[in-house]
Amino acid sequence: MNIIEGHLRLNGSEKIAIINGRFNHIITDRLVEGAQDAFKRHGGNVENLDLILVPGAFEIPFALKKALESGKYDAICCVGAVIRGATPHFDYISAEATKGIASATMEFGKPVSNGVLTTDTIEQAIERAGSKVGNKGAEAMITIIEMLDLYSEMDK
Ligand code: INI
Repeated sequence: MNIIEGHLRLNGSEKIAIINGRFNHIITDRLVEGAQDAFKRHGGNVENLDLILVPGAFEIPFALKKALESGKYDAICCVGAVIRGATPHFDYISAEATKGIASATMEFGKPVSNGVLTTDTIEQAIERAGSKVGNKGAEAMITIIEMLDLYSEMDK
């Protein structure tokens, strides 16, 4: 049986964007740091890494679509933090962000990852932004690194 899978490797030429919803920036700044660190650790060249800032998670899909349309990026890592305790429209914002990220991914066929936290409390968000449950920004970056390698394996 032939197993086709991606490995965690970059060759330094990949052009990648992080799109960050700034709302709850105390959390999302940590997610960006995690994503940037994972990019560097896996062989990425920081000159090929762009950070695109949008006001909140709701705007991530719009910037994502535009970034994919530009053709400038090989893959895009989305991060943000929607915290239920802080908003009455939690369900609406988190659903729109998730749906929009998924549909842009399907439309453009490039690796995109969803590192948008959706938590009930700020404590749960802190736990996922570089403390006891890891860093979801780093995980989101690692996901696109694997998917980029998988796509190139699938093209062989
Ligand atoms: N945006 C977030 O990313 N997280 C939130 O928790 C949040 N809250 O609490 O409202 C939030 N709101 C802003 C939203 O993403 C849009 O920027 C805003 O509705 C304007 O379109």
